Amino acid sequence: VSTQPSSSPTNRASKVLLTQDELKKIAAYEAVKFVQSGMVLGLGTGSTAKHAVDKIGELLKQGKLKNIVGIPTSNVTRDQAISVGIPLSDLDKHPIMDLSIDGADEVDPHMNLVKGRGGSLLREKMVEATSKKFIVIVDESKLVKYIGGSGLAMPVEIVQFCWKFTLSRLEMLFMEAGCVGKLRKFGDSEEPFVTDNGNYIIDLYFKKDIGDLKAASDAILRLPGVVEHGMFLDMATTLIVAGEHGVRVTNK
Ligand code: ABF
Repeated sequence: VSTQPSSSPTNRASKVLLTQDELKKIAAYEAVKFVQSGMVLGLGTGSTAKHAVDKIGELLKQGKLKNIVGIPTSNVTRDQAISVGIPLSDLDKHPIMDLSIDGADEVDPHMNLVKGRGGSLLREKMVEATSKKFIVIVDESKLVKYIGGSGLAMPVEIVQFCWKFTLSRLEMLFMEAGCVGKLRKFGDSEEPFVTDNGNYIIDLYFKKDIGDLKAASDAILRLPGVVEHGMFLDMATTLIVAGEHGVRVTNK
């Protein structure tokens, strides 16, 4: 693992601290420096990845990038990419990405991730798993000591059929970690959130470290009814973290 500090994003002259969104933008722009003309790009989803998609569109318009093909990881990103002029394709036609850029909800010290609080974990995993390089862009609030360590949800995409059954099986798997599962709702409504793939999401909350992540991943994926989970283990090749003290780029 090699880590390079980069420039400081703090506006020291006026001592104004940057907002979380400004930090996200700094991380995203740093990642876009890795994009070259002719690349097939996995386009991430979420408020951090959005800045990268905007920037790629801007560079295309300025003629500074050419012949980019984008593979979006959600319908929202597809619509955004179209609106900024990025030519799109899909995994059937372009099964290997040169580079994917996406945000994350949690990043542990080994660059394992939790993703999917935005609801797009399945397409993100399909695209990012086939990327030669996968750059994760976050502000420093996403760094955790262990997966689940933020106390926030670890999402699991499941089929709608008998979702309560699948939810209880997931809770049973992680009983020792005090796991509680909740069906994700759509905004403030009582309606379930439905993914781009027509599935539900169960958000798992843990009271303790779940330990062996590979074993946890295998156990979840063995449950009938589960489509995919939000742990992205050993997938990120580069991590870009923007914080008040600068931007750090870490390569695995
Ligand atoms: C996507 O966007 C998701 O995997 C993740 O849930 C979310 C990250 O959140 P944001 O960039 O909006 O903070 O990368």
